[in-house]
Amino acid sequence: MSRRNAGGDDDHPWWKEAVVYQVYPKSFNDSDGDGIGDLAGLARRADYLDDLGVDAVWLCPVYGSPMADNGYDISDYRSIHPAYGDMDDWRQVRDVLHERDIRLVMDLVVNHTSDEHEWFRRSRREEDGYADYYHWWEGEPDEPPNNWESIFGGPAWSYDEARGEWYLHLFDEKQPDLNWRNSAVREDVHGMMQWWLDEGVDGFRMDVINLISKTEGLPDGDPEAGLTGAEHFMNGPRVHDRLREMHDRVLDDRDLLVVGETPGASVADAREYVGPNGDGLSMVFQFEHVTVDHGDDKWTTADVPLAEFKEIIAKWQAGLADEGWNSVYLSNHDQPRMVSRFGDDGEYRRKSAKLLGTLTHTLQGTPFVYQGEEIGMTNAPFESPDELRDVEAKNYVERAVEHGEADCYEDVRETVEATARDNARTPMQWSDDTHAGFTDGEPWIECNPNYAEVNVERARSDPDSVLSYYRELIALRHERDLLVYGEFELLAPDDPDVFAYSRRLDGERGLIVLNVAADATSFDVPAEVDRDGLELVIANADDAPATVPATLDLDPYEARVYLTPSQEGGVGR
Ligand code: TEU
Repeated sequence: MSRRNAGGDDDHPWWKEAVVYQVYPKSFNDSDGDGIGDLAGLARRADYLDDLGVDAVWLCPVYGSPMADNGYDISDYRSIHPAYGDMDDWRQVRDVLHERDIRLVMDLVVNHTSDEHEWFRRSRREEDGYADYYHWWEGEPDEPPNNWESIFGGPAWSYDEARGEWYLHLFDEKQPDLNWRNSAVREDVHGMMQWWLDEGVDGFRMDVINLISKTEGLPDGDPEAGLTGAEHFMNGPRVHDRLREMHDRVLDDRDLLVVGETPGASVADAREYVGPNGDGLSMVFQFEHVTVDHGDDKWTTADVPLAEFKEIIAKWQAGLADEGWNSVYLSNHDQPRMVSRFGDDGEYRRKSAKLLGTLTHTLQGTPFVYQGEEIGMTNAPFESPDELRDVEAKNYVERAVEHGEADCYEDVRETVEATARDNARTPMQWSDDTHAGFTDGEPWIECNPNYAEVNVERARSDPDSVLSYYRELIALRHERDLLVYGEFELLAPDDPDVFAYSRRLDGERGLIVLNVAADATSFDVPAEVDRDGLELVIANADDAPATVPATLDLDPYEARVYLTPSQEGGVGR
């Protein structure tokens, strides 16, 4: 299998040309029957990833953790949670991936630790050197220092009886925020990163890295401006200093993929993180396109407004075209399944899953494929709140009932089933065996009941499956610089059903047309597009014409990619 991630130069680093596959280890593959995915299970699937053609794996946290937030609450950065295995199992994963030319990117969660981390235990006891490792505040037990809200709901402050002070947690109360003003904290984090680099990791995905700097004095936030306090902790005052220092001390002169997760970042913010004069990040995960259907918050969702969605994508494509680089994703472990959200998980499941994959693989930027996306996995039913596992969803249901917004779970069930992160965390569907071939034991979260139909084994032998199509998309992406680097231009922005755009690189041109609707439609190719020489290279319908007609008749969820021949050789297909 040919990949392009060997070597690279300053303008063409491997990570621009890569397709990254995200693994949520708890739900990927269980090798020992305890119902929890593990590293040995992941290693056994290395051939699957190789066959798919991906260039890198981003592995969600596998470190020591009490699992209040499935490993995003770390109690030991330099060990592996026993349910996942140990360091030898991790090295085995590293090696089987590297043998296949697949890089390994680790999750770096350093905005907060677990309250069971040794640093927090010491800080709580005000031990020498540790007293200021977190954000502590003296005050009456009934008077939190300010009105900031936690991203998981409720106040961002909890009172710690042991120390007799308040501490800040932007997420769960078991996830206290580290105090990045303290240089000892920064040194500890740098040392830990260095330790993982010495173990041979190929990059980091930095969890909520734009939240690490808080406004001095911790002032109240504007309660009318969305998440209360966000203006004091998102893209905060010293965040760029902190990242530059990290870059200079740890990351400089290494060939790494460094992607910062940055909720609430604008294009202008992103340029500061990733631009040529930025902080040294390769790219960021921005959230604008995955909050486009949110109302006041993620629990008040509406249909995805296509025009606005296109505008957001186009804005980010243009905004980072010359300075910086985009990441491209529609799903991850925090988002509902993309086919249920942006496509149609009923009649057009396969077709719309292919359309969405076409989108992510034909934009400028690095595509991230989330486990299960490549077989068109869907949102799951959660018949009772007892089936939910995620702290965020459980908090939401509890609060909705407590605050009288709902009488019982049934009242919020539809919202939960459309939105909860648990949707993305049901076990990977490998086969139609018991528990989808994920485990011989009892899975920690129920499988999606559709696994008999939606599974890898079945998709593998079917040339028309979503999986086969993803393989083709990834191969095409590797073949054509045009798709990686080409300039993006949005076409027909007002078309209510069709998402169409062109790509252009040197003498090569591309036209991508996606009918994001459950009805057939026709699309008049805009006059500015030169149809001459464009040839069909991939489509999710058998009867798509090989060249571009003046008007395209499109089936529901039909996706077509037309490119001029490669100047280096023939086009794919
Ligand atoms: O997510 C950060 C983040 O902002 C998301 O929590 C998002 O807003 C939320 O999930 C929407 O429902 C990262 C991790 O990806 C997530 O899994 C962790 O829970 C969180 O940080 C805390 O570490």
